[in-house]
Amino acid sequence: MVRPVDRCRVCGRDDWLDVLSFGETLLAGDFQDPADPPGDRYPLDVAVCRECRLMSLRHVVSPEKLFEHYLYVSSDSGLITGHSRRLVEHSVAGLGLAEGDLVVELGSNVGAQLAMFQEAGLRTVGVDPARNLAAAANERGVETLPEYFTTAAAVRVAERHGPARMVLGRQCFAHIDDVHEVLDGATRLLTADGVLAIEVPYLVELLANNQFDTIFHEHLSYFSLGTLHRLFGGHGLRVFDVWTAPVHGGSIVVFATPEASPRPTRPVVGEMLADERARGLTGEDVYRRFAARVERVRAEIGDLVRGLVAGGATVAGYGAPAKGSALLQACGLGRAEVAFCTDTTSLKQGRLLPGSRIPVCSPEEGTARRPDYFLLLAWNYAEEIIRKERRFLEDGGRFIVPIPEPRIVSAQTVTA
Ligand code: DWN
Ligand code: ZN
Repeated sequence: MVRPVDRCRVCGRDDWLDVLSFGETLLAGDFQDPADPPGDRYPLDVAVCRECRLMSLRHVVSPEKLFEHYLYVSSDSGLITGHSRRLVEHSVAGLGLAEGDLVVELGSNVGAQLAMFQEAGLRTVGVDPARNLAAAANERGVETLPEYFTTAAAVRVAERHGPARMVLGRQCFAHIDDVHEVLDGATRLLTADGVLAIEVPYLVELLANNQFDTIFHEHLSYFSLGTLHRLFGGHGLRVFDVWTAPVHGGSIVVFATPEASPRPTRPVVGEMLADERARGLTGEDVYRRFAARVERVRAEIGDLVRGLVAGGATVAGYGAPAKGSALLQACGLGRAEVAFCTDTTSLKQGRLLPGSRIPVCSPEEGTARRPDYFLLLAWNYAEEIIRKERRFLEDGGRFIVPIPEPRIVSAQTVTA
């Protein structure tokens, strides 16, 4: 069910710089039914490989436990939808994918991204181990294999559908322990000029913006471009382009292609690698300073919320993201401080957040209960949410935006 990480999954070395320990915590995505017994706790410690600078959890919880019945449905927020569309547009206009070309997505969730590729005339196959989500994707006409993206699965897709012009993995590559198996599968599936596009939360953003709540058991790896560049290179895949994207707290989309592919390598790749070195990612101080800031910010968030509640205010959570569970646990906040959480995901409504057992309700129900403060657990959508909830602010409500530092947003101070 849980195993320690000794050897680095990227380079194989066993030489770690310990960065942070959250103790034994509950699985952030393990929303519970009221009748459920409390879930199990697992060690949540993160360290950096001194050889390749992968930041990694030091323990792996079995993927069967984490992903085979998954409650996260790709967000339909404007931010995510816009980003998904840009990826399709770029794949056709920028990467030359043509009508009838095959796009295979690992971690394809309910098929929202692949449905957009279908609208652009591309053939698609999804691969996702979450049976409940794969079933929903197949329902909507996005063929999806309910399994992990292994080499064997990739070979089967190639046998049935031919080679792929693109293999895409958005916000799932950081969840995968055997990254070499995935890359081996991708290289067998891709055409000679094919594109592997991998989107992950960006380690530089995580460190710079104190995003400690992104550290939970689903996220095994926290990648820099440098580590991905080395990892892909070991599989004969050349990184030829990289995007930054304002999703999930700040992500990168790394585009790679077989070494001999005619696709030219853009200068931004070398520039970002140099920037990472300049920020000290190959050193140790940047991680120590991050850890010190996290200890301070965790305490400040907890003290702020406890102080408001002690003063008679009611505080509720806005959004019930997995990272919200991680944040509440890390800040020692529970049902005594946070009365409920709202969330647009129907799968989450009526359930309880792991550990704190804070009830999740619909946004409508939550707004009707008129809390004095919403703790913005889905802070990565702050701009969109604050704009949407202007009425709550104008009626005197306030948001507590916890990351990168806790700040209170009112109708008078709103800048988003
Ligand atoms: O890597 C992962 C990312 C991509 O998604 C997964 N491990 C799990 C998941 O992480 P998360 O749950 O922190 O993702 P989100 O997208 O930040 O979750 C936002 C939550 O907030 C969703 O449950 C939807 C909800 N929400 C809401 O209630 N009202 C979101 C918006 C925009 C809103 O207006
Ligand atoms: Zn390593």
